[in-house]
Amino acid sequence: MRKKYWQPELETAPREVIARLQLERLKETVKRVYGRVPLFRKRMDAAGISPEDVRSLDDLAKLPFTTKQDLRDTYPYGMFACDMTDVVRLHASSGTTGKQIVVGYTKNDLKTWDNLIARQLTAAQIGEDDFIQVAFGYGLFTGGLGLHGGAELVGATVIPVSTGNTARQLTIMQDFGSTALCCTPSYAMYLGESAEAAGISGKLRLRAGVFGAEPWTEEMRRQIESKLHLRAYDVYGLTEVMGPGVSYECGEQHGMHVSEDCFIVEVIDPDTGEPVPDGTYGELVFTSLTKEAFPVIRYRTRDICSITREPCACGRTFARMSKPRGRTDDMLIIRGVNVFPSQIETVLINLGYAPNYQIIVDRVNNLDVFEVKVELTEEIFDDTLSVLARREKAIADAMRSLLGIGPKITLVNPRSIERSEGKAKRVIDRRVLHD
Ligand code: DLL
Repeated sequence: MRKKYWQPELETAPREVIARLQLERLKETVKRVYGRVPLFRKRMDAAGISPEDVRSLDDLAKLPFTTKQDLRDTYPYGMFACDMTDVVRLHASSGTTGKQIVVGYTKNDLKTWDNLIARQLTAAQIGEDDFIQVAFGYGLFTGGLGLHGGAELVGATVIPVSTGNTARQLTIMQDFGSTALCCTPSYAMYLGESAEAAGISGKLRLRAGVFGAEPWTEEMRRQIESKLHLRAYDVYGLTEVMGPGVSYECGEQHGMHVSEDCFIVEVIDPDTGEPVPDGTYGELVFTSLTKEAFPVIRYRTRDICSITREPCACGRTFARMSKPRGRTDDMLIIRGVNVFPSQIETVLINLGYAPNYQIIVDRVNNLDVFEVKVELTEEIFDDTLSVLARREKAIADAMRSLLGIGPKITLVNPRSIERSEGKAKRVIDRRVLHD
């Protein structure tokens, strides 16, 4: 019965079949939004487009984009496309990059969401025999309740611990026999380190993990897998588009399959708004196809990704997106150079450090100052001062050769950088204080 939410008629459908379904659903969605969302109707009218002008998937490109600013401007319910009496749940984004946004779900929307999470868990070989410890935050954040619904749907035993209280998480993991773990990758790392420190890492029954909600590298995947003795799967999503489960990894782990029966994915050049060819990095854009309460048309995610529509060895024909490299708004511009935290992380891991670091950017006498604090591991903690200085120089040199600018590297004691139970805070940009 594990295969119940493996939906080959959709997941492995020929591309023409997917395209037909998308067009039919796109027409419905555009009609709905035009009729119900004033901001969208105004934009379409201004562009001289009516819902009847959407006759092929290529016509999508004629539709206006939606941005996070639009959602803020219409806060809280201006983008809702159904009666409030049909809305049965609200979620909200954390608001770390500005005023929060609110999204809603009808009963059907929740059903679809549960189904997509169930599909994703099934692709990760997680099913009714599993004990799933959901250590994503429950509440307005979509992680906890999102994973929860799909986990119940597949018939697993759900342990809704939510986030935090690491000692208790580990006790529960051990005593309740958790076989699957869902949380942010940075929290998975922290749980792994803590399990090792407590000497219980080998005693856990975990076999699969579903991690997402923030960027993480392949190197980090390997570290989590070795600390927690499980297979780690990536899951992607965002509040505005639904929450977790917009795309998911299969056993091949070569990109995340976008659930194209429910979303159209595009990649555009963030500066011009023009589509870029498959395989090229650009900004990810989603259009929802089934959502009733909070449909989105060409929503600009700010996530930097590439997609491929090549078939996957797993048999799925849904397009795959790369791991997001970062966001257009977490890209740092330091002395005119574009720097993504993921680049820093890759250098550190390649040199044998754990991905525990913090980037601090400041401005002194009108000049950007760039520092990276890097945690020592227990093994290299005892090095002499001269060895440590050599290590700092080696890291700075590796970063300079990749980025063109070299940060000041400061090695700090093991486990001294604050750990996160949710999304990690890797960057402290003090320049905003001077602007
Ligand atoms: O983070 C939804 C989610 C919950 C996804 C649990 C996966 C698991 P937001 O808080 O709105 O929603 O943040 C969305 O997080 O635009 C990406 O920048 C980032 N993000 C989400 N998943 C991944 C991932 C949830 N797998 C923002 N890899 C998105 C990299 C991710 N970044």
